[in-house]
Amino acid sequence: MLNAFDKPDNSAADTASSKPAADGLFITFEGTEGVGKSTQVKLLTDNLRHRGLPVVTTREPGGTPLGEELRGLLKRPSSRAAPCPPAELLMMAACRAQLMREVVRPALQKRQVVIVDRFLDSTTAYQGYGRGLDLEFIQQLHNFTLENTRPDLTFLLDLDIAIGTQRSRERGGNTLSEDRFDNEEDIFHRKVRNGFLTLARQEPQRIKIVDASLAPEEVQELILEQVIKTHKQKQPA
Ligand code: ATM
Repeated sequence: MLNAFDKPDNSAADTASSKPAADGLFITFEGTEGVGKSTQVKLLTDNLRHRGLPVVTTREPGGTPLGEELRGLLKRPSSRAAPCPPAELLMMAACRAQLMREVVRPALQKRQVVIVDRFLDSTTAYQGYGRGLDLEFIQQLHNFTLENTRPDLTFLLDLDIAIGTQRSRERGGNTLSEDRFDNEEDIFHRKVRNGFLTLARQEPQRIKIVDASLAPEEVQELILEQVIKTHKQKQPA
């Protein structure tokens, strides 16, 4: 049987006539600011749709009506409404619980490819390693919000913090960011990056480190190659 990954389908974005993957595939993207996550998420979505696969792309925090409301509260740099670290953790978990029920599980049950821009590792890296909240409790929270559904594959786009900050400042016109997280000190972002790298060392099967200093097309090539490999491994024999 021809695998959907082997040959691009030029009739493309129309997924109605395409063959779904034999099993759902769950892919997440992680990294600190300015690493090019959104670009890679978009490129992968387009590449997989081009191959005739049904793809659902979403983000965290967000991706549901409730999640998007919470995203606004979480990212807004307001001193009056800023959540304290434990509240921030629980709000991230609330977004995830909602996203799992409304988007991720239903799509995986339909054997679609689900791509999420940030997921559980962001919580461990930002609220755990960055804010210093209890890592064991965060694991328990993951068990609660995710039950048994975990990503098949996670791409950690890794880049020096100074370069990432510079990239995102250039994008934002060098003004003070509209994002509360972007306005954190460099030391916070360094802790987060080290947290991500620690997680990747703990789970090398799932979390693949990608050098985000490469050109976007090169990064995408590496990602696509790994996705194809994992997809093939998931096909029933
Ligand atoms: P972006 O979607 O623009 O990456 O912003 C989401 C922010 O939320 C991101 N900020 N930065 N830099 C990281 C933060 N975040 C957490 O702190 N914990 C989480 O669990 C998630 C999903 C995101």
